[in-house]
Amino acid sequence: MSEILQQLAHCVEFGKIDKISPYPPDLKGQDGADELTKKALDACIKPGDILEQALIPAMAAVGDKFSRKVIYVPQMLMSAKAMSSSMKHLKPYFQSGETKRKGKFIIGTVAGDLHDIGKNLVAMMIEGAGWEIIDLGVDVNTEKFLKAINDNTGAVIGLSALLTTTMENMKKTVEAIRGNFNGLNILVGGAPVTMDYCQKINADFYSPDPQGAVNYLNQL
Ligand code: B1M
Repeated sequence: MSEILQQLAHCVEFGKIDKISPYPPDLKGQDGADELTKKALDACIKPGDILEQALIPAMAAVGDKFSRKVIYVPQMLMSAKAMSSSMKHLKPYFQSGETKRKGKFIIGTVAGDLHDIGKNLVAMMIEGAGWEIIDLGVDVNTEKFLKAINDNTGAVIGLSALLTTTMENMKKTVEAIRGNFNGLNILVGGAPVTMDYCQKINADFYSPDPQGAVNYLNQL
């Protein structure tokens, strides 16, 4: 792997966003994910290679460390921000169709629920694993999910809920999706959600954390 990609992977894994970012202290004053991605593109490294050889392995390492409780939410958010600062340079290539992604993933926090920190982490990790994200945001009603599914044939669906009261809306949305579309994969998650609940509402998979969500999508 080129030296630029190695440095970029390191920046994403350890949350170095750009040169002026003071975090992490041992990389202070050095190029971050932002500058290194521009350098990689200037060096004619393909956007797909930047994603697959630097961003995906870096985010996989982050997900693994988070699952093992070696790092926590703040470190993961810094890595997600570093990845975003890299992705903003790569997105035009993906959007033009010049570089392919693994598939589309529609994600939203269900109706009545405004929590989005976990949902955003899951979205960032899945984007880091090479998928296109259609993020519907928070307080997403069933109609909005159905429209997004209609507009994005074949996408995998992700529903997040953080409140015991809004879990009921997760159930309603899954029912409506099942009633309107065949063969879609639905992933659910969020603090009060369990594998039992996932099975009860007829979703396909429950993951307690972003890495489990990535693993599920990658084996589809
Ligand atoms: Co709220 N809140 N909150 N809150 N809030 C909780 C969830 C609560 C447990 C706090 C408590 O009472 N101890 C409680 C819920 C109780 C319950 O339902 N049994 C609660 C409550 C009651 C409320 C309000 C009702 C408070 C009020 O107004 N009276 C209100 C509801 C607003 C609404 O949604 N309609 C409310 C509001 C808020 C804030 C707006 C202030 C803020 C949210 C800010 C935001 O998200 N932008 C907030 C916060 C921050 C929290 C706590 C403190 C932290 C949640 C969080 O971000 N955790 C939370 C208490 C707690 O968890 N300690 C609490 C970190 C995040 C990384 O974890 O979201 O679980 P989490 O995501 C994880 C996994 O669950 C998983 O991956 C993530 C990373 O590991 N995951 C998925 C999540 N989604 C996934 C989807 C997947 C797969 C995995 O596939 C699709």
